[in-house]
Amino acid sequence: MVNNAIIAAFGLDAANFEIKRFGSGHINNTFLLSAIGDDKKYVLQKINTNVFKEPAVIATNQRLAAEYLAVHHPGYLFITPIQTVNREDLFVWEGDYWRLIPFINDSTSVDQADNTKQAYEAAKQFGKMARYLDGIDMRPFKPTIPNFHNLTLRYSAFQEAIPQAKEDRKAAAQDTIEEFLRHSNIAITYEQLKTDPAFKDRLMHHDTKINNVLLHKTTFEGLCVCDLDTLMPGKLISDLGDMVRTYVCPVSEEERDLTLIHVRNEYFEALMKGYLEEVGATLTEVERKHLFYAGKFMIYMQGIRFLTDYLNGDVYYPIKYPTHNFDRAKNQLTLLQQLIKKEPELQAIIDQCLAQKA
Ligand code: ADP
Ligand code: GN1
Ligand code: MG
Repeated sequence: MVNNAIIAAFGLDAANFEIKRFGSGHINNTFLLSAIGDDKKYVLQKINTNVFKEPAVIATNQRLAAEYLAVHHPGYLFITPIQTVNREDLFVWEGDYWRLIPFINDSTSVDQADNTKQAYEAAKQFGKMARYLDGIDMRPFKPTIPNFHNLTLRYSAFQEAIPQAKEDRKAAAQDTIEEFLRHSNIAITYEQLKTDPAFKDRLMHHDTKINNVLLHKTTFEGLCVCDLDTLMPGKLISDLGDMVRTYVCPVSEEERDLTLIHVRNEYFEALMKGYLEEVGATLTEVERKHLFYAGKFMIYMQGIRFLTDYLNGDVYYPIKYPTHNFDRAKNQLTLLQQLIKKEPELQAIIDQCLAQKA
């Protein structure tokens, strides 16, 4: 589906490149363009417009952040798309939106954290971006997906999906539905927090999976963050929580053997340390009190998003088999239960990291 016209729009000649699919994200279509004969590379992406209804907002948010960072933190590596020959951030071809991103040399990414250094380095990158963007005027920024991490609405969507689901799916998922409903206090806490002015609005990444950080391919030191589609105003619990969700468990959200799901304290500590070393000094009191809550918030939200999609007949997440979303929801529920079980010891780790910061 990539064609010469799309590549030419960015001033490149397709004949000079080898083009391959790249990455393992759920949402966009990503391609790697590798120059034949030299090591120049680009990342070409088709934005999923079912998810991002206004792709121009993505480009504007990214550019506003880049301009601010260039002034206030010169030298910071912040990925900015390459403009088309007509000086546009996006190229529209037959209704599809494409963008070209410079490939960061000597970078790699991992789909799963398999040592604590990776977790620390990745968290530090997200923390650094949050710290550098702390203080930016948020008024010109718009949501690239309205209500993306609004747990109140995600919870309502889940409740609405239950009576509308096909009987066989509802019956199969009954126990899982009940267990998620039993944890509705997580949604209630969010409801109370979101109106608290001390629960600060920040420019957040909103998708802090470890493969959205580029690491040096040999030293595994953090280079920068990528996948900035959901850079928009939000809350600290989104970025911190998604790291907890995706770094602490030895297996991913795709794992069906639930006995393999548990919380690795040393990864929890590594990511907390990396993140708080960067943003610790900017935290408000209410944010500091909700650092453990962040993990519950994100795991719960992701769990009900998968379950809602299963009940709705798999309209959002791509699936490989009929119960894929249901399995993902059970995976997240197990992770949530494991995290909650360890709250006292994990809170002690947080307190220790905060004390080191002070
Ligand atoms: P998706 O929406 O598919 O998750 P990403 O923007 O995260 O898209 O890109 C997919 C993968 O491509 C990333 O996990 C990362 O490994 C790699 N990648 C993305 N941007 C770059 C870049 N600028 N340089 C090097 N690798 C990149
Ligand atoms: C989606 O694109 P990808 O795979 O990084 C989703 C995230 C979920 C994630 C779960 C825009 O992210 O919110 O956490 O899947 N992105 C969107 O794997 O819905
Ligand atoms: Mg990604």
